[in-house]
Amino acid sequence: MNKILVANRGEIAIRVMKTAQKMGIQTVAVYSTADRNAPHVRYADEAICIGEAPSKHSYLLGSKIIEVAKRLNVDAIHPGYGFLSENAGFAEEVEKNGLIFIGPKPKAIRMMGSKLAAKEAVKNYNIPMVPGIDEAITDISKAKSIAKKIGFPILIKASAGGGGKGMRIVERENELESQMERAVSEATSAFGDGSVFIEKYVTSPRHIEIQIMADSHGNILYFFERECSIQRRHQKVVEEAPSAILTPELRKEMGIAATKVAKSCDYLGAGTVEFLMDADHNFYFLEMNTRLQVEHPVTELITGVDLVELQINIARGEALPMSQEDLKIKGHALELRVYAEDPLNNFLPSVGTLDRYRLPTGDGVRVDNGFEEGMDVPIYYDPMLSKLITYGKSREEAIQIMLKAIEAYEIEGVQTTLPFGKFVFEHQAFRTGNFDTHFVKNYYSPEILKQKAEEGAEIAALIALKQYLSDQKILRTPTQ
Ligand code: MV4
Repeated sequence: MNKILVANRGEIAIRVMKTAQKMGIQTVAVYSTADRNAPHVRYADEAICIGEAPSKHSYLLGSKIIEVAKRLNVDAIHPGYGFLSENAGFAEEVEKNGLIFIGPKPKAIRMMGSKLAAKEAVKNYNIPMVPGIDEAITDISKAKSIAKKIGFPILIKASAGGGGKGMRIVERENELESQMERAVSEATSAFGDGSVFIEKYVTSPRHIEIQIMADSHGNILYFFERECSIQRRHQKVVEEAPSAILTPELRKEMGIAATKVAKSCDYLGAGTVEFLMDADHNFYFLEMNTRLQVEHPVTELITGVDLVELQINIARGEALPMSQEDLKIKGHALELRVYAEDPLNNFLPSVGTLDRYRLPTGDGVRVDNGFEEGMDVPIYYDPMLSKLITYGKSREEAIQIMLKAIEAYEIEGVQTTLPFGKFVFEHQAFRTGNFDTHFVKNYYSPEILKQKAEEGAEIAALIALKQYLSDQKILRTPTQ
């Protein structure tokens, strides 16, 4: 493998290219007209403009990207996350054109893209599942009898959904019919597939996911868990590894369950198996994401492996170079997604120019970044500027390094989630590890951030006053 095209932009495009360069592999960037001056374009050995700013005219143009790859003698395409990364049709086209797709086979992408097909696949593998049904349901009376059997509240989910899209909570039997109608019509218009199913609603779950890696020689390894419960509206904001609540026994049990999910779909490459964990620490298989995830760096830091390097080696047919026993957790890692969003204004995208943009540095600090000072934050794409990742010997040390790094990160021109991150990492519930997916809803309000900002300003004013008074004393001394 001599040359890789990265079919993505921003921090993840750079992240992939870094490893390719380390491995002596040439890199090709693709970009839209909005990204003409973006760092990922300069980072690559070659770069080709593939279209206009809107993703569907550029980063989602699979056939155009394949055409570029062939023209430039590329061997393999890395899709990053988002965009074409979980598009089975694209993976298929890549292969048909004699190129390597750095990811799983189209069949596995397709299977795990359908929640019902995924349930069907894992059926014979003894994986714990949330009580519910594993087939599409349309008949209201059947739905009612199932709901009564598993007990309210229940959750209606779209088979083609994922990441929370198309979900509806039903608290009482008399709401079931109307909610089901809505769910079906939403799923039909959003995914072109109106299949829905029912699960028991786990009221206060934690979201814990397992990183797995499968090679083409039948080896599947788990790289332990990431805790991703701190999210708002299904958008993760803070992630960590390991989880503050898993015991070694539970970790092993979940790891083995995750490798079975991978086996059930003949998985290849890097994947993530998502679980819900209830208050009693029962875990349930939720879905599998068939890509490298945004939050993969926390796993890299605690295991010492380069997941992109493993992806590339697996794609070129190599066997995983380690065994499960070789893998050990060392230390603790945290990630804060730094979005150009205003936490004081309902996390609305905050577009503008990065008038000042200086990254924190130092021991235990990693920033996976896609921006630089003077750049505009384009309105066309996800507004994530970077991922601030810290590593410490202990969770507490990682938190301290994170708080200092947030302080040292200088961003002017747009509002960001940095102050929100500070709020999370200082919060008692986070500190004690006693939180679930409702953390933001339960504890966060813009008023608390405003109050904190005012307190900070007050302290700064008091320090300035103290300095002023002591300066005056010094100045007065000669005249007295
Ligand atoms: C659930 C659930 C409770 N009970 N399923 C949301 C995203 C999608 N992957 C599945 N999700 C959930 N499924 C049952 N049976 C709660 C969620 C959920 C959630 C899951 C993980 C992380 C954040 C979440 C926020 C709200 C709801």
